[in-house]
Amino acid sequence: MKTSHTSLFVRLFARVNLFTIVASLILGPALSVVPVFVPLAEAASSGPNNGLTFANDSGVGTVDWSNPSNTQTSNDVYATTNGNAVFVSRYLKATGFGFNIPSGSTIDGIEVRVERNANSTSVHDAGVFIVKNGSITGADQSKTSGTGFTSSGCSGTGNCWTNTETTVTYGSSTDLWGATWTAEDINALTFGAAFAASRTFGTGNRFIYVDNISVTVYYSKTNQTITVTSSAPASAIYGSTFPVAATASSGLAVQSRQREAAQSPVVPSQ
Ligand SMILES: [Ca+2]
Repeated sequence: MKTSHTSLFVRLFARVNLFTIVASLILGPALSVVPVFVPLAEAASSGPNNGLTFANDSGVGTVDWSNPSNTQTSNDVYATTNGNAVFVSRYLKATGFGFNIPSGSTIDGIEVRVERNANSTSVHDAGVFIVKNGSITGADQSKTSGTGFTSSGCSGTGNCWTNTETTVTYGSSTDLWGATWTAEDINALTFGAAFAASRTFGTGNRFIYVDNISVTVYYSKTNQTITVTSSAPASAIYGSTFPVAATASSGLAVQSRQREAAQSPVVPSQ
């Protein structure tokens, strides 16, 4: 329907509603375009990422891992450790996970996934930690309780290891591993995870295998800025369309759409 006082209501919005920009184009004696920025927090995640640097760490255990860098990718090529009796492995320390979390983001949670198995049911986790600024820190996420696990060994169920390669997730989208984080902590080459396993009983040479260690980080972007790179025209025919473009400081693509004002124009407060 035509009207003598034409008005357009233009809404830009970042993907998955990161931000909403409302620009009212008010046609009258004085033409003006007034953008209104409404920042919203957006939950996001990055990963799973693989590490870049791998090493044995003597913070626990006595037996090194062979070929720790084999945990870089999930390809059925393994880092291994083994022994003829009860033993605890060193930490297999993986760092350099290549994250690029936007500065200023709030870190919400960290997941570490380990693909592992053993040729014995006498094996269980001996230490699963986060690595911050190069140091093994935070809360141990080892799964050493539940059905099948006893102090003298495992029955092959519950959290006991088996011969079948299994991907086990430690932490969650809301678990910070008992540490505090900035985006820069996560992005650093010194961020990572440390993993150790132990054999709890028996004799004869037994092997422990890890195929891959990967990390996913969950975060929220706040206080981002949207810059309009192509704005609405000073005037337009009611019902017409025109392109509007913007970019977000978080690096996300910004999409735009437009619609006609249903009734009265949106007038921002002064
Ligand atoms: Ca591998």
